[in-house]
Amino acid sequence: MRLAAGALRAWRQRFDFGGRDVAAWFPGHMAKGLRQMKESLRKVDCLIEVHDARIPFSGRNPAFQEALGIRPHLLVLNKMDLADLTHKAKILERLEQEGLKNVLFTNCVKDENVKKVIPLITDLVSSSQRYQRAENVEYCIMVIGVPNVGKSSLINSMRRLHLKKGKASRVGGEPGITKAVLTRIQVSERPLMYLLDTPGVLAPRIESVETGMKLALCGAIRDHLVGEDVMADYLLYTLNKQQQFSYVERYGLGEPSDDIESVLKRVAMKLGKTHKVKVLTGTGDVNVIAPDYPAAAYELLRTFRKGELGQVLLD
Ligand SMILES: Nc1nc2c(ncn2[C@@H]2O[C@H](COP(=O)(O)OP(=O)(O)OP(=O)(O)O)[C@@H](O)[C@H]2O)c(=O)[nH]1
Ligand SMILES: [Mg+2]
Repeated sequence: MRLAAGALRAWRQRFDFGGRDVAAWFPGHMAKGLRQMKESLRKVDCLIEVHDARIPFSGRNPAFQEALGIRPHLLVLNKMDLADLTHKAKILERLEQEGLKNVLFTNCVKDENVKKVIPLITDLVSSSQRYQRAENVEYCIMVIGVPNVGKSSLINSMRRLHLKKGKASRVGGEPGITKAVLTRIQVSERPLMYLLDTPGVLAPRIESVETGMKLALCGAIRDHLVGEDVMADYLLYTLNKQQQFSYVERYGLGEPSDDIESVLKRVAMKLGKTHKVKVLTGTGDVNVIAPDYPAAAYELLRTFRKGELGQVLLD
Protein backbone atom coordinates (compact mmCIF):
# COMPACT_ATOMS: atom_id res chain seq x y z
CA MET A 1 0.00 0.00 0.00
CA ARG A 2 1.45 3.34 -0.98
CA LEU A 3 -0.36 6.26 0.65
CA ALA A 4 -0.43 9.60 -1.09
CA ALA A 5 -0.05 11.45 2.20
CA GLY A 6 2.99 9.39 3.10
CA ALA A 7 4.62 10.17 -0.21
CA LEU A 8 4.69 13.84 0.68
CA ARG A 9 6.24 13.41 4.08
CA ALA A 10 9.91 13.96 4.75
CA TRP A 11 11.08 10.60 6.01
CA ARG A 12 14.43 10.01 7.62
CA GLN A 13 16.98 9.85 4.84
CA ARG A 14 19.69 8.51 7.11
CA PHE A 15 19.60 6.14 10.00
CA ASP A 16 21.44 6.88 13.22
CA PHE A 17 23.26 3.72 14.26
CA GLY A 18 24.39 5.32 17.51
CA GLY A 19 27.99 4.14 17.30
CA ARG A 20 27.11 0.46 17.20
CA ASP A 21 29.94 -1.98 16.60
CA VAL A 22 29.40 -4.85 14.21
CA ALA A 23 32.36 -6.84 15.51
CA ALA A 24 30.23 -8.35 18.26
CA TRP A 25 27.68 -9.66 15.78
CA PHE A 26 29.90 -12.30 14.25
CA PRO A 27 30.35 -15.74 15.68
CA GLY A 28 33.94 -16.97 15.56
CA HIS A 29 33.21 -20.55 14.56
CA MET A 30 32.49 -19.57 10.95
CA ALA A 31 36.17 -19.56 10.00
CA LYS A 32 36.23 -23.31 10.56
CA GLY A 33 33.35 -23.85 8.12
CA LEU A 34 35.14 -21.85 5.47
CA ARG A 35 38.35 -23.85 5.97
CA GLN A 36 36.49 -27.14 5.55
CA MET A 37 34.78 -25.83 2.44
CA LYS A 38 38.15 -24.89 1.00
CA GLU A 39 39.47 -28.38 1.59
CA SER A 40 36.60 -29.91 -0.37
CA LEU A 41 36.94 -27.56 -3.27
CA ARG A 42 39.00 -30.03 -5.29
CA LYS A 43 35.98 -32.27 -5.69
CA VAL A 44 33.74 -29.49 -6.89
CA ASP A 45 32.84 -28.54 -10.48
CA CYS A 46 30.97 -25.34 -9.85
CA LEU A 47 29.77 -23.09 -7.04
CA ILE A 48 26.27 -21.90 -6.43
CA GLU A 49 26.27 -18.87 -4.18
CA VAL A 50 22.87 -18.25 -2.68
CA HIS A 51 22.10 -14.75 -1.45
CA ASP A 52 19.01 -12.81 -0.42
CA ALA A 53 17.32 -11.01 -3.34
CA ARG A 54 16.54 -8.07 -1.03
CA ILE A 55 20.27 -7.27 -0.75
CA PRO A 56 21.67 -8.02 -4.22
CA PHE A 57 24.67 -5.72 -3.78
CA SER A 58 25.66 -6.09 -0.17
CA GLY A 59 26.39 -8.59 2.52
CA ARG A 60 28.02 -11.23 0.35
CA ASN A 61 31.08 -12.74 1.89
CA PRO A 62 34.22 -11.60 0.01
CA ALA A 63 36.08 -14.47 1.65
CA PHE A 64 34.21 -16.81 -0.72
CA GLN A 65 35.92 -15.32 -3.72
CA GLU A 66 39.32 -15.23 -2.07
CA ALA A 67 39.20 -18.60 -0.42
CA LEU A 68 37.24 -20.60 -2.91
CA GLY A 69 39.18 -19.46 -5.93
CA ILE A 70 38.13 -19.55 -9.49
CA ARG A 71 35.33 -21.95 -10.24
CA PRO A 72 32.32 -21.41 -12.46
CA HIS A 73 29.95 -19.49 -10.30
CA LEU A 74 26.19 -19.05 -10.32
CA LEU A 75 24.61 -16.41 -8.09
CA VAL A 76 21.14 -17.41 -6.97
CA LEU A 77 19.20 -14.47 -5.53
CA ASN A 78 16.62 -16.30 -3.50
CA LYS A 79 13.47 -15.16 -1.67
CA MET A 80 12.44 -13.18 -4.75
CA ASP A 81 8.90 -13.25 -3.37
CA LEU A 82 10.03 -10.90 -0.59
CA ALA A 83 12.01 -8.52 -2.79
CA ASP A 84 10.86 -5.46 -4.70
CA LEU A 85 12.09 -6.37 -8.15
CA THR A 86 10.53 -3.47 -10.04
CA HIS A 87 14.01 -2.57 -11.32
CA LYS A 88 15.25 -6.09 -11.90
CA ALA A 89 16.94 -5.24 -15.22
CA LYS A 90 18.97 -2.48 -13.51
CA ILE A 91 19.98 -4.88 -10.75
CA LEU A 92 21.19 -7.43 -13.29
CA GLU A 93 23.05 -4.75 -15.22
CA ARG A 94 24.92 -3.55 -12.13
CA LEU A 95 25.76 -7.10 -11.10
CA GLU A 96 27.13 -7.76 -14.55
CA GLN A 97 29.34 -4.69 -14.20
CA GLU A 98 30.64 -6.25 -11.01
CA GLY A 99 31.56 -9.36 -12.97
CA LEU A 100 28.50 -11.45 -12.09
CA LYS A 101 27.08 -12.66 -15.35
CA ASN A 102 25.22 -15.74 -14.18
CA VAL A 103 22.43 -14.62 -11.91
CA LEU A 104 19.09 -16.26 -11.23
CA PHE A 105 16.20 -15.07 -9.07
CA THR A 106 14.36 -17.87 -7.26
CA ASN A 107 11.72 -18.70 -4.73
CA CYS A 108 12.72 -22.00 -3.21
CA VAL A 109 9.56 -22.37 -1.15
CA LYS A 110 7.40 -22.36 -4.27
CA ASP A 111 10.06 -23.90 -6.53
CA GLU A 112 9.92 -20.83 -8.80
CA ASN A 113 12.73 -20.59 -11.37
CA VAL A 114 14.56 -23.46 -9.70
CA LYS A 115 14.20 -25.59 -12.84
CA LYS A 116 16.64 -23.23 -14.56
CA VAL A 117 19.49 -24.11 -12.21
CA ILE A 118 20.59 -27.42 -13.77
CA PRO A 119 20.72 -26.22 -17.41
CA LEU A 120 22.64 -23.13 -16.30
CA ILE A 121 25.12 -25.18 -14.33
CA THR A 122 25.71 -27.80 -16.99
CA ASP A 123 26.34 -24.99 -19.48
CA LEU A 124 28.73 -23.26 -17.13
CA VAL A 125 30.67 -26.42 -16.40
CA SER A 126 30.87 -27.56 -20.00
CA SER A 127 32.16 -24.19 -21.14
CA SER A 128 34.79 -24.00 -18.42
CA GLN A 129 38.20 -25.57 -18.42
CA ARG A 130 37.37 -28.32 -16.02
CA TYR A 131 40.03 -30.27 -14.21
CA GLN A 132 39.54 -34.03 -14.43
CA ARG A 133 36.14 -33.41 -15.89
CA ALA A 134 36.29 -35.52 -19.05
CA GLU A 135 36.13 -38.92 -17.36
CA ASN A 136 33.80 -37.83 -14.66
CA VAL A 137 30.13 -38.21 -15.43
CA GLU A 138 28.71 -36.82 -12.25
CA TYR A 139 28.44 -33.20 -11.28
CA CYS A 140 29.39 -32.06 -7.83
CA ILE A 141 28.33 -28.55 -6.91
CA MET A 142 28.99 -26.67 -3.69
CA VAL A 143 26.25 -24.41 -2.37
CA ILE A 144 27.63 -21.50 -0.39
CA GLY A 145 26.30 -18.29 1.12
CA VAL A 146 25.71 -16.30 4.27
CA PRO A 147 23.34 -17.83 6.86
CA ASN A 148 19.60 -18.23 6.33
CA VAL A 149 19.46 -17.28 2.64
CA GLY A 150 17.93 -20.61 1.57
CA LYS A 151 20.87 -22.85 0.65
CA SER A 152 19.28 -25.96 2.11
CA SER A 153 15.89 -24.92 0.72
CA LEU A 154 17.38 -24.73 -2.78
CA ILE A 155 18.70 -28.28 -2.45
CA ASN A 156 15.34 -29.52 -1.20
CA SER A 157 13.53 -27.71 -3.99
CA MET A 158 15.76 -29.28 -6.64
CA ARG A 159 15.17 -32.74 -5.16
CA ARG A 160 11.44 -32.15 -5.22
CA LEU A 161 11.52 -31.03 -8.83
CA HIS A 162 13.93 -33.55 -10.31
CA LEU A 163 13.69 -36.59 -8.07
CA LYS A 164 10.21 -36.14 -6.61
CA LYS A 165 11.80 -36.68 -3.22
CA GLY A 166 11.26 -35.03 0.12
CA LYS A 167 13.53 -32.89 2.27
CA ALA A 168 17.12 -34.00 2.61
CA SER A 169 18.44 -30.97 4.41
CA ARG A 170 16.96 -29.34 7.47
CA VAL A 171 15.61 -25.84 6.92
CA GLY A 172 14.77 -23.20 9.49
CA GLY A 173 13.87 -19.59 10.09
CA GLU A 174 17.05 -18.70 11.98
CA PRO A 175 20.68 -18.55 10.94
CA GLY A 176 22.90 -21.54 11.67
CA ILE A 177 20.50 -24.36 10.83
CA THR A 178 22.97 -26.32 8.72
CA LYS A 179 25.88 -27.30 10.93
CA ALA A 180 27.55 -30.20 9.14
CA VAL A 181 29.87 -28.96 6.46
CA LEU A 182 29.48 -30.56 3.08
CA THR A 183 26.68 -33.04 3.22
CA ARG A 184 26.48 -34.53 -0.28
CA ILE A 185 22.92 -34.67 -1.55
CA GLN A 186 21.71 -36.02 -4.88
CA VAL A 187 19.39 -33.61 -6.69
CA SER A 188 19.11 -35.12 -10.16
CA GLU A 189 19.50 -38.44 -11.95
CA ARG A 190 20.10 -37.22 -15.51
CA PRO A 191 22.49 -35.51 -15.39
CA LEU A 192 23.71 -37.17 -12.22
CA MET A 193 24.19 -34.25 -9.91
CA TYR A 194 25.13 -33.90 -6.25
CA LEU A 195 25.00 -30.72 -4.23
CA LEU A 196 27.13 -30.11 -1.17
CA ASP A 197 25.23 -28.24 1.48
CA THR A 198 27.34 -25.97 3.69
CA PRO A 199 26.71 -23.90 6.80
CA GLY A 200 26.21 -20.17 6.28
CA VAL A 201 29.38 -18.13 6.65
CA LEU A 202 29.41 -14.38 7.23
CA ALA A 203 32.30 -12.12 6.32
CA PRO A 204 34.61 -11.85 9.34
CA ARG A 205 34.67 -8.10 8.89
CA ILE A 206 31.44 -6.67 7.60
CA GLU A 207 31.79 -3.53 5.50
CA SER A 208 29.54 -1.30 7.60
CA VAL A 209 26.99 -1.25 10.38
CA GLU A 210 24.33 -0.59 7.78
CA THR A 211 25.24 -3.73 5.85
CA GLY A 212 25.17 -5.63 9.13
CA MET A 213 21.71 -4.26 9.81
CA LYS A 214 20.46 -5.32 6.37
CA LEU A 215 21.86 -8.81 6.89
CA ALA A 216 20.18 -8.92 10.27
CA LEU A 217 16.80 -7.91 8.80
CA CYS A 218 17.18 -10.74 6.30
CA GLY A 219 17.80 -13.10 9.21
CA ALA A 220 21.49 -13.78 8.59
CA ILE A 221 22.53 -12.62 12.05
CA ARG A 222 20.82 -13.67 15.24
CA ASP A 223 18.34 -10.98 16.28
CA HIS A 224 19.42 -10.82 19.90
CA LEU A 225 23.01 -9.98 18.91
CA VAL A 226 21.86 -6.90 17.05
CA GLY A 227 18.82 -6.01 19.18
CA GLU A 228 15.19 -6.33 18.08
CA ASP A 229 14.49 -2.70 18.98
CA VAL A 230 17.04 -1.15 16.64
CA MET A 231 16.19 -3.68 13.93
CA ALA A 232 12.52 -2.76 14.14
CA ASP A 233 13.47 0.91 13.89
CA TYR A 234 15.65 0.25 10.84
CA LEU A 235 12.76 -1.69 9.31
CA LEU A 236 10.38 1.21 9.89
CA TYR A 237 12.92 3.60 8.36
CA THR A 238 13.15 1.32 5.30
CA LEU A 239 9.40 0.85 4.89
CA ASN A 240 8.80 4.59 5.01
CA LYS A 241 11.65 5.42 2.66
CA GLN A 242 10.28 2.91 0.16
CA GLN A 243 6.73 4.06 0.73
CA GLN A 244 5.55 0.67 1.84
CA PHE A 245 2.77 1.71 4.16
CA SER A 246 0.78 -1.47 4.62
CA TYR A 247 1.82 -1.47 8.29
CA VAL A 248 -0.38 1.60 8.84
CA GLU A 249 -3.64 -0.21 8.18
CA ARG A 250 -2.51 -3.52 9.57
CA TYR A 251 -1.79 -2.06 12.98
CA GLY A 252 -4.48 0.62 12.92
CA LEU A 253 -2.10 3.55 12.99
CA GLY A 254 -4.17 6.13 11.14
CA GLU A 255 -1.15 7.51 9.33
CA PRO A 256 2.45 6.56 8.63
CA SER A 257 4.97 7.43 11.30
CA ASP A 258 8.74 7.60 11.53
CA ASP A 259 8.74 7.26 15.29
CA ILE A 260 9.40 3.68 16.30
CA GLU A 261 8.23 4.10 19.88
CA SER A 262 4.74 5.22 18.91
CA VAL A 263 4.52 2.54 16.21
CA LEU A 264 5.54 -0.22 18.61
CA LYS A 265 3.04 1.07 21.14
CA ARG A 266 0.23 0.73 18.60
CA VAL A 267 1.43 -2.70 17.51
CA ALA A 268 1.52 -3.85 21.13
CA MET A 269 -1.94 -2.47 21.91
CA LYS A 270 -3.45 -3.87 18.73
CA LEU A 271 -2.08 -7.36 19.34
CA GLY A 272 -2.57 -7.37 23.09
CA LYS A 273 1.15 -7.54 23.71
CA THR A 274 0.99 -5.70 26.98
CA HIS A 275 1.77 -6.26 30.62
CA LYS A 276 0.51 -4.82 33.86
CA VAL A 277 2.89 -2.63 35.78
CA LYS A 278 2.41 -1.45 39.29
CA VAL A 279 2.86 2.28 39.67
CA LEU A 280 3.35 3.74 43.13
CA THR A 281 1.39 6.90 43.72
CA GLY A 282 0.88 8.98 46.82
CA THR A 283 -2.53 7.42 47.42
CA GLY A 284 -1.56 3.78 46.79
CA ASP A 285 -0.49 1.41 44.05
CA VAL A 286 -2.19 1.50 40.65
CA ASN A 287 -1.95 -1.13 37.95
CA VAL A 288 -1.43 0.30 34.49
CA ILE A 289 -1.28 -1.47 31.14
CA ALA A 290 2.10 -0.98 29.53
CA PRO A 291 3.07 -1.99 26.00
CA ASP A 292 5.55 -4.83 25.70
CA TYR A 293 7.99 -3.10 23.34
CA PRO A 294 10.33 -6.06 22.71
CA ALA A 295 7.36 -8.32 21.86
CA ALA A 296 5.97 -5.69 19.48
CA ALA A 297 9.38 -5.26 17.82
CA TYR A 298 9.66 -8.99 17.36
CA GLU A 299 6.17 -9.14 15.89
CA LEU A 300 7.07 -6.45 13.36
CA LEU A 301 10.19 -8.35 12.28
CA ARG A 302 8.36 -11.66 12.05
CA THR A 303 5.60 -10.16 9.90
CA PHE A 304 8.16 -8.48 7.65
CA ARG A 305 10.02 -11.75 7.14
CA LYS A 306 6.83 -13.45 6.04
CA GLY A 307 6.50 -10.77 3.35
CA GLU A 308 3.36 -9.35 4.93
CA LEU A 309 4.63 -5.78 5.20
CA GLY A 310 5.31 -5.52 1.48
CA GLN A 311 8.21 -6.28 -0.80
CA VAL A 312 11.36 -4.23 -0.27
CA LEU A 313 14.81 -3.71 -1.65
CA LEU A 314 17.19 -3.04 1.21
CA ASP A 315 20.12 -2.02 -1.03
N1 LIG B 1 9.83 -16.36 1.50
C1 LIG B 1 10.79 -17.24 1.22
N2 LIG B 1 11.38 -17.94 2.21
C2 LIG B 1 12.34 -18.81 1.89
C3 LIG B 1 12.77 -19.02 0.54
N3 LIG B 1 13.74 -19.95 0.54
C4 LIG B 1 13.93 -20.31 1.83
N4 LIG B 1 13.10 -19.64 2.65
C5 LIG B 1 13.02 -19.73 4.12
O1 LIG B 1 14.21 -19.17 4.65
C6 LIG B 1 14.57 -19.84 5.86
C7 LIG B 1 16.01 -20.32 5.75
O2 LIG B 1 16.11 -21.37 4.80
P1 LIG B 1 17.30 -22.43 4.84
O3 LIG B 1 17.18 -23.24 3.60
O4 LIG B 1 17.37 -23.13 6.15
O5 LIG B 1 18.55 -21.44 4.71
P2 LIG B 1 20.11 -21.83 4.77
O6 LIG B 1 20.81 -20.86 3.87
O7 LIG B 1 20.29 -23.26 4.50
O8 LIG B 1 20.43 -21.47 6.28
P3 LIG B 1 21.68 -21.96 7.21
O9 LIG B 1 21.83 -23.43 7.02
O10 LIG B 1 21.23 -21.58 8.57
O11 LIG B 1 22.86 -21.16 6.75
C8 LIG B 1 13.55 -20.95 6.04
O12 LIG B 1 12.56 -20.50 6.94
C9 LIG B 1 12.99 -21.15 4.64
O13 LIG B 1 11.68 -21.67 4.65
C10 LIG B 1 12.11 -18.26 -0.50
O14 LIG B 1 12.41 -18.34 -1.69
N5 LIG B 1 11.14 -17.39 -0.09
MG1 LIG C 1 21.14 -24.72 5.63
